[in-house]
Amino acid sequence: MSATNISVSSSMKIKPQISCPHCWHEFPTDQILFISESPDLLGDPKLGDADQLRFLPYRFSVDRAAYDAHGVSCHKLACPNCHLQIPHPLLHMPSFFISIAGAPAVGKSYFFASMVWQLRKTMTRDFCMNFTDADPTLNQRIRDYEMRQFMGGYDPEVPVAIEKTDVQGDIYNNTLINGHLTSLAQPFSFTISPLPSYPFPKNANNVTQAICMYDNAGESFLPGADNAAQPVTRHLVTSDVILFLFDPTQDTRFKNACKTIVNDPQMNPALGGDVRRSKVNQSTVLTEIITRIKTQLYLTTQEKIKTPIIIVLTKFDAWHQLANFPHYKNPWQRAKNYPTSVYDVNYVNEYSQRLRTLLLDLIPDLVGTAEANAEKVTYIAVSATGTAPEVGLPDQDGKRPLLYRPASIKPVWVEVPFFHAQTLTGKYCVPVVTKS
Ligand SMILES: Nc1nc2c(ncn2[C@@H]2O[C@H](COP(=O)(O)OP(=O)(O)OP(=O)(O)O)[C@@H](O)[C@H]2O)c(=O)[nH]1
Ligand SMILES: [Mg+2]
Ligand SMILES: [Zn+2]
Repeated sequence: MSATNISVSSSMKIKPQISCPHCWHEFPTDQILFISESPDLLGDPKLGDADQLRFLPYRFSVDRAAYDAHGVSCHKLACPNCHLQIPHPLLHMPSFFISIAGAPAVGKSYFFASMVWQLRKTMTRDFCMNFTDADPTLNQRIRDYEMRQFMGGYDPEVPVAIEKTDVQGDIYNNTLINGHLTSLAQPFSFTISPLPSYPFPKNANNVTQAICMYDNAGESFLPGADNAAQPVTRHLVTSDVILFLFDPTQDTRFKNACKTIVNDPQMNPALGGDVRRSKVNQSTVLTEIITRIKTQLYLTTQEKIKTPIIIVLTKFDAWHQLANFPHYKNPWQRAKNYPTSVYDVNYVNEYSQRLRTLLLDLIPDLVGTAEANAEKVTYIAVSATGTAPEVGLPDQDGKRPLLYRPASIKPVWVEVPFFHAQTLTGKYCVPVVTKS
């Protein structure tokens, strides 16, 4: 096994041009605004009375903070187009954008929380890297999800649930763009940087990255949901990779193919529980996503999207019997003579082929839609929880929620779509083996 080159060219200097993770406006970095901190400068023309004024500074302190009009030193940055806050690392680190997409209730939020939770551990333990929040305040929601899903508010035996992602509320920011009130999805930003134990110090700058991810409500991907006032899924057009989450437990063909009884209320209605389901065929949702991207990029029907699409098959714990993968071990292993692991692309591609064969049999329209429209398609099966939810007691509306005991959650392969996304785009942050 040999580690291939980690081929990212970067420098830790401030980038001349950056792309706003909220509105995707590209602008020269010297146009970036500062956010005032003086309490007397409350009120911004684009964001409203409750937000601090944004301003283009002309006076700086020696530590490069900007002084606002009342002489208070300010550190937070904002986009000149939408005035929303931009985390500092995006200014000097190469960025990597990931869209998490899929119909309602396919498991996007559980997957997102598990992926981030696992990446924080795996990057440190197996790759000598630190995966952390670019700005903990802006990532509050994902931190809450992780806390609930894995710590259960400090009692891992008390059953919990992550709520459905809303189509409005605090993960959207309202601002004026070209004079029109516009609702934008909140990006979640992280940084990846080498730890002192990282064995390739000369490469340290090259593997440092800022990661932005988006977790929308499934309804935002349904046909007709995207419009100029709520372009909440436009990140699909600018992202480096799209993770399209497909939930086999919502597909009748998959459910019928499972011969043995499954201990999951989503597969077995006899167990009770109020299971949320999408009202549309999930392949139609993929068609809608592809149509949105092609429309924005002015691509013809025949042209393929260059952005890689990873079809992430969720809730693997509920249907693994169909795939029959007895050796589904993590696709990375410790490199000889180094304290870091190496990610095995071939291993993941081999399982992708096996899943493709299964899907061709059960859901050929999904394979057809993806491969007819995207240049690179990979299939990865994951479980955000590793186990089925349990059915809780009826709430005041008589509904029986699906809950998890945090102590029982054991994610499977949730980091893999992230690592694989990087290999598909050439922006490696971990050593990769491509040939055995
Ligand atoms: N068996 C199993 N169930 C899961 C898993 N992940 C999520 N679920 C269940 O799937 C349901 C929906 O999960 P969410 O993460 O809220 O789905 P979502 O795609 O974010 O839904 P919206 O926010 O409505 O778009 C929940 O009731 C979870 O109990 C998993 O890995 N295995
Ligand atoms: Mg959600
Ligand atoms: Zn912006």
